[in-house]
Amino acid sequence: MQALALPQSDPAAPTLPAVHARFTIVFMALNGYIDLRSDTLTVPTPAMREAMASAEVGDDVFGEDPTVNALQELAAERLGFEAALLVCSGTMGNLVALLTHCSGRGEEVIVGDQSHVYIYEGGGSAVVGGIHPRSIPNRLDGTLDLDDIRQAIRPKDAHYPETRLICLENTHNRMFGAALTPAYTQQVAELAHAHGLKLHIDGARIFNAAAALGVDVKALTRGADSVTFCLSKGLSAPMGSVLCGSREFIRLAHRRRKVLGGGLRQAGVIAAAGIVALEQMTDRLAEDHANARALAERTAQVEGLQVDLARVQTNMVYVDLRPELPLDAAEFCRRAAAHRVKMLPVAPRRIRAVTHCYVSREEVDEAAQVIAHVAARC
Ligand code: TLP
Repeated sequence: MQALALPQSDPAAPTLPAVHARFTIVFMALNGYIDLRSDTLTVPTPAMREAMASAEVGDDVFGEDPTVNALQELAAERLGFEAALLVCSGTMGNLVALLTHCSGRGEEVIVGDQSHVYIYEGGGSAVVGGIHPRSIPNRLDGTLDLDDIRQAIRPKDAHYPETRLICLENTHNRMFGAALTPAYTQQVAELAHAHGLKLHIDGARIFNAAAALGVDVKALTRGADSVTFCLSKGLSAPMGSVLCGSREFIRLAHRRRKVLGGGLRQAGVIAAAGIVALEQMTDRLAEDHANARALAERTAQVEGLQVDLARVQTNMVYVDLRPELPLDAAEFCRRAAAHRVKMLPVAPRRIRAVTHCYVSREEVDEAAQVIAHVAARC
């Protein structure tokens, strides 16, 4: 007892605000960049660190972590579902969802050919679940054409995999951060259900979509059978995503999460940050969107660069290098990083810049200047 009490009563021990200040300094020292590579670069806010330090915890594998339970209840309520499950990451949330909706090997999920679940998740559902992805083209606004979906649904015939699920992504990462509307989501849900299929939404950034469209997030989940959203992107939590669905779906998903090694013990320390994320960080996302627009407008004026302004709806800016610019995206990003601005090359001549709460308007202006400078000097 005494050993435990000692550090707290030691006058030299840092107080909580001092600890936060030290963390901030460490962060700045490690990463003195305007880091636009992703909103995953956000670090926990002081309020999150405080909540994490004082979180009431228990063993969540026994269902006894009160903070995890509170986060799950809050998330389910916010997204309009009966129940929710904390998972380690967006990738794990999508995988658990697919494994829960598709119960047998050789079952099929219809996905966009530019979707995260299809491109960036290591083919996890095929690796772990024997699930067959059927990809159809994503349109520029992130949607899938309803006729394409209809035609992709397999007839009942022993030659084919069995279609079980349709997967949407909102906002759509590779499609410029596009926000899918409530009306579109509803149409896909109706189409799915009319064919006995389920609808899963990879809503890693669904709160960005809600902010961009000016709707309650529930309007974007209505009709879906499950939704994953991430706490660790624009909402700034250090880790974690939440899978939402019906009580029965979440009961089954809980087993899949365990199989994947995602049953955590005192996960309340993470859930505590997640609660702060939901309570404090969703209402400010419009600021990131305004910053992205400012960056896009400035960058669109730079000779040699191209930005489709009509596509900039949320916190993502995609910049294309025109053919006359004599360097590729990786080299462009290297040169910008030498001036303190980090961006992500996502194709040989395409760069992604993502705004978030650790990038101020002044820093966006500085980033725009650096981008113009690099383009002018090549
Ligand atoms: N996206 C990351 C990278 O993986 C590309 C990023 O920097 O944008 N769904 C969507 C739509 C995502 O954008 C991401 C992460 C995930 C799922 C996966 O989330 P995590 O990284 O938590 O597994």
